[in-house]
Amino acid sequence: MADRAPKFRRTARSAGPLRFAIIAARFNERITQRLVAGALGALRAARLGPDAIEVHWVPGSFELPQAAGHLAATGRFAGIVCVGVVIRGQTPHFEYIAREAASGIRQVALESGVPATFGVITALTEEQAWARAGGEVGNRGEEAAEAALQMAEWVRSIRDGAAPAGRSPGRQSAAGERASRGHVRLSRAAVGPRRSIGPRDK
Ligand code: DLZ
Repeated sequence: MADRAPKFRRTARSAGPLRFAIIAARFNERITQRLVAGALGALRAARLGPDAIEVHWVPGSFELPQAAGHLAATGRFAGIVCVGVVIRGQTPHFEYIAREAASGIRQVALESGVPATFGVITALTEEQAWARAGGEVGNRGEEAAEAALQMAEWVRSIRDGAAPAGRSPGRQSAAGERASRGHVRLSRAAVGPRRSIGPRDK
């Protein structure tokens, strides 16, 4: 079986006051619901309460980047998880939508500085899509939420100056490790009501 992204390592302070958004595309909604459930499961496992998670629905995967851009601009979120299901049809729509969703979400993440992760299934058949929505090939929503948690934690650590620049997310320095354990005072960026990640922080 192919490698999976590593699980988010929970610590006493991990993900405490961070807020996350899940954006879900209604197209192929029954499958997308499973991705939302997977993403919610990962965020709750990181001890995020109901007040720390918002779920937003958009018509289709094409709209995910636009919604992500709006949510990122609010500065209220430490991470944004985008989920959707694109299944190949009879038209070139499949490729346009999948490509635009992927590049648009990446663009939002790069321009806003808010981690926005890609939990969009691109499948040739509905069966393949179900397999990636909690079936035998995993749950892309859960994986995207795990990635958002890791990136948010990493962004927080570098904003604290706790991890040297160039460290890759998921591989913590000794300083980053200490920050996660609470030995280094965490900045308020993205963690509390007074200030959060967003374009205003640039
Ligand atoms: C139109 C369309 C088609 C054909 N297929 C999908 C799909 O497989 N998955 C998906 O999430 N959305 C699809 N859409 C809708 C588009 O994403 C978008 O909502 C519309 O083109 C309106 O902009």
